[in-house]
Amino acid sequence: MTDFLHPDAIRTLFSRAMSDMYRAEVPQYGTLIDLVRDVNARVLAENPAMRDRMRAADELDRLDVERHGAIRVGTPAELSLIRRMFAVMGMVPVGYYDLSVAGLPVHSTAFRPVDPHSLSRNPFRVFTSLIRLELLEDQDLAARAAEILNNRSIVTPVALRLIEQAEAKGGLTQAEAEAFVAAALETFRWHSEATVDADTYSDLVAAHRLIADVVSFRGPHINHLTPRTLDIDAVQAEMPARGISPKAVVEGPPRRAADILLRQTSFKALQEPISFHGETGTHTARFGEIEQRGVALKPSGRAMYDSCLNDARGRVSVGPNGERASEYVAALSDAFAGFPDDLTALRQQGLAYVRYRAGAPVDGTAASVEDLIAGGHLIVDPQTYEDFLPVSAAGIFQSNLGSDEQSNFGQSANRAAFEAALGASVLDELALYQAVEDESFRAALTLLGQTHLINAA
Ligand code: OOG
Ligand code: NI
Repeated sequence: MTDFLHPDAIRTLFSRAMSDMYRAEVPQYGTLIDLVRDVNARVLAENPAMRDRMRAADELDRLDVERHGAIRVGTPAELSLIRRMFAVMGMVPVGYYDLSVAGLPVHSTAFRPVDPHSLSRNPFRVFTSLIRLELLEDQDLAARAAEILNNRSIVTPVALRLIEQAEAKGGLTQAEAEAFVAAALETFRWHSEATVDADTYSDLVAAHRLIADVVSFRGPHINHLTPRTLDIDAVQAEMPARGISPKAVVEGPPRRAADILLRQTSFKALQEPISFHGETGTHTARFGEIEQRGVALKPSGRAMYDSCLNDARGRVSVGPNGERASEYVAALSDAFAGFPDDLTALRQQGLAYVRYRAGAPVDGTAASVEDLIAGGHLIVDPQTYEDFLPVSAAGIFQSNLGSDEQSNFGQSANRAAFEAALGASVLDELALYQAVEDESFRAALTLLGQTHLINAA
């Protein structure tokens, strides 16, 4: 047997290295991590029941290491290289997000672990966007951009060799994994020297800021790393006291007793000095973000979520400087008033994905699943939503472009082109959650000796 390091362990090495690098490059990120840790500790101390539930559901240990990042790549070849790099760390593409509907010339996926054990060890994910030069009006500029991109290599030769080796042999040893992580980190590093001159940069900005952010640099710098908090409103409220000014409105669902999906807020990108072939300028790319994760929703729950959100957004639109923010928050909570707000109702109405585990042993044969749950024999935990939300993601992108730039690219989802670029299909996140629910149900009932109920639900 070869002594390969488990991909989960490689991912942990990598996410830690990435966090250390970002902390050194963006000091406000360190402040944010400290704030989130303080708030999470306080929430857990004040809610022993929540702490016990999270520990029993194997959710507690991951909290301190949990974060997501985001990158943007320029070409199909880059996207497929990145896929191969993340695969070494047990991260695979899940979901397709079309952001052209929100006026952004990108489409995206999330690279993440999918196995429940891997998720509970370290759920590190990277939201990865591919720019779409074909959507630009100025196709001459698009051709110039493509040429610039074709002349760069975003993965170092050492990283590439170790990716190929992991693919050929099925893994990396501890020493190889450490070398791989160090080399892979280089891909995501910030570069204060642009690869283009100032004129080209302004042409690219005129096409779209996102295009300039990708095309003008040597590689896909990590643009944010997001820790997970248990109380996003508390962190948002305490940010100013620590010198951080968040965007006006938290994206996603309103505050709830039973958290659903994902709530996110970010603070504005840094304006950083850049040398454009020796000429000094600035570029805005990197920012900070926090997130609070709730239960994953089934298709009917998601449809209900989308309709409540649309309702609130139709009633109040928040201005680029946060105008009407408090009206929006009120409209949002009003729009979600009819959305069931406890796990039992969410489960019984088939709105949310849960996970089952066996509790107290059963004497004899139970009459129903509900009886087992009521008697504390079958325990129900929410399945954490591990993915992203396109409307929220668009809000995060927009708030960090340094302007409220809204271009109209028309509705042009192109999942087939994305998957062709990726060199693989993206996994269906709903199928993953459903499989966890089904398998945990079967396993718990088997353990309790109640297999007669497996097909009753
Ligand atoms: C990605 C923005 C989306 C999220 O958490 O929804 C995102 C980007 O700005 O590249 O990170
Ligand atoms: Ni993000």
